[in-house]
Parts: sequence; C-alpha cells; structure tokens
Amino acid sequence: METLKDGKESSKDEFPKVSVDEAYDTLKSMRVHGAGRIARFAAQALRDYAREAKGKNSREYWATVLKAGEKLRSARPTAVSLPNGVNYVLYGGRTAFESGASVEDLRTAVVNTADDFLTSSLDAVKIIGEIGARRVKNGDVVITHCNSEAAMSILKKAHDMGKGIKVYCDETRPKFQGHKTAAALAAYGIDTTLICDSACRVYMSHADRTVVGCDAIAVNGALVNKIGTSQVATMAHEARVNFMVAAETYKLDFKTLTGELVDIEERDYTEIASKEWSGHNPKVKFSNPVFDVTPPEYIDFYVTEKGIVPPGAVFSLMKELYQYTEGAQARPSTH
Ligand code: RUB
Repeated sequence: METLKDGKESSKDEFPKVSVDEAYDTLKSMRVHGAGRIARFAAQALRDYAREAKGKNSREYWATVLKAGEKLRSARPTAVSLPNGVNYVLYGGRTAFESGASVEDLRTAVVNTADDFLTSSLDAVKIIGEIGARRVKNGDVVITHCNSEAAMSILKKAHDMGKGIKVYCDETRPKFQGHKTAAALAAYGIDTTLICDSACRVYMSHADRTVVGCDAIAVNGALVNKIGTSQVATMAHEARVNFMVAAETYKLDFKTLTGELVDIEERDYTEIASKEWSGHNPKVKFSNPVFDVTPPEYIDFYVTEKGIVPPGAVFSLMKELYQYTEGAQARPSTH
C-alpha cells in the first residue's frame, strides 16, 4: 500500500492477487468492470505474473510475459484502456529486452513500469476530478450514466467544494451499473436520485449538465461508452444541456488514427432476459450490444488529466501523445 499526497490510501495492490487465467475470467465476466479499473486490474495481474515467471534466458522469459499480456488484452474488446494499459507495461519490458537485459533486469523493468501505470492511473482520476469540478456550478443538477470512477471523481470533488449539486443516475440496463453509482454518490453525501433509463428525457429538461465516463475516444472526437450514452447525449443536445466526458488520456484509441473502428462488445442475451423469463417465446431474438458511439457534435468537451479537450482537438492530442509513447500507446500523463 502507498499513501498518496492527499493522505488517502492508494495502492499498487488495489486488487487481490490472481493468476492470469483467473484475471481473464474476472474481466470477461465483468466481476471487475469500468475502463480504468480493468486496465489497472490487468496491469496488476501482468506485473504479478512477471514477478514470478520463469525463463532459462531473457528470450524465454520475455515470451511468457508477452503471452500473458496477449491473453489479458483480449478479455474485452471495446475499452481501449485495457490494451493501452497492458501495452504500456509491456513497453517497459520490451525496451529492456531489446537492450539485452538479463531475466532479473527484465523482471524489474516490467514490475516498475506496471507500478508506474497503476499510480498514474489513480492520479489521473483525481486530477480529472479537480479540473472537471471547476466546470460544475453551484446548485447544478447533473445527469450521469453507468458507473465511471472518472465521472464520479468530478461529482465528488464538486460536492467537496460545497457546490450543492443534485445528481440523477440512470439505471443503465442491462447490467444496472447506475445502481452502483447512485449508492456510491449517496454514501458520499451527494443528493442522489436513481431513475430508470426511459425517464432520462423527463429529467433532462431540469438538468444543467451531463457527466459521463469513457471507454474509448476515436480520432474524430467521438466517444465510445456504455450502451445508452448516445441516447443521453442526444437528449442533452436537444435540450441544450452541457455534455462533459471524463476521460484519462489512455482512453485515446490510436488505431482509429489509421481508420480502424472500435469493436463494440456484444454480450449474452441472458443479461437482458433470463432463460426462465416468463414471456420467453423461442421466436423472440435478442441483441445485446453493450457500448455505443456518441458523435463529436454532441460532446462539449473531454476532461482529461492534461486539461479540457474539445472533440475537435482530439487528433492533435493523439499526435502529441503518440510521439512520445510511440509503440507503447498512451498512458496517464500525470508524471
Ligand atoms: C463501464 C462504462 C464506464 C466507462 C468509464 O462499462 O462504460 O462509463 O468504462 O469508466 P462496463 P471509468 O461496466 O461494461 O465496464 O471512468 O471508471 O474508467
């Protein structure tokens, strides 16, 4: 455990130690979810694997670490934080491997790079809270969607600043992550109301702003986030309500620079209706895409740990960060 500057306990061991296979299953079944958390969970699992992995020589050791990274990276397809986090950890090892490091030096390089990622990811959430909260006004009514630690960081900081905000959380079907958000914000002392997804438009007319998290940012400034985000954004746009997105820079999806699209995860239908669902008629088909794309026109700005970024500036930010993290993907840029 480490103590951060504000005295709060942070951690390079945020999660229980698990094997790579267990980590993969945990990610796939969403027992750990949320883009930032899955990145840290995978980075921690990879670090713990690298700490104990064996190899007769550097080449053999490095091959097993790469294989573990590949498995973790493949657990969920949409949140780019997962491959970006894993790639960042591997980048530390690869630099050492290419310079002819011994197994022990390679191990140290991977472990240190993972710890660097874990610390800076948590720092980024805190900085986003501080920057974003300045944009929240006294007495604001805010709508949020799903369960985002970065979005909640903004809301909690605004509350700490005495802004007297009121938050509406929608349920976020099918997995109801909005319930978690509502419970966490209410426990923090924020005036919180849980609404069902279909009530969002009713409350949008009374809202001052919308704050959501992010799984991936495309080069054109579009946002990929939990299914339903684009509906909320469309309503905010229609009602002329400010739409802000909390996003660490390791949510930038660099593959979109070369025209690749972000994969949208499709999950099992039982998340929508159980097999025992009383109305189930075998002729009914199900579809369960769990992320959607919000066009840049509906987004006022991203709040990153580097500052406020309008959707139109995403390309420049990608170019700037890609230069110094070439081959490593982005990492939180707090230090
Ligand atoms: C969670 C989700 C969150 C983003 C951002 O989806 O869409 O809004 O991941 O979260 P899931 P954070 O529950 O399917 O992982 O700000 O915590 O990174």
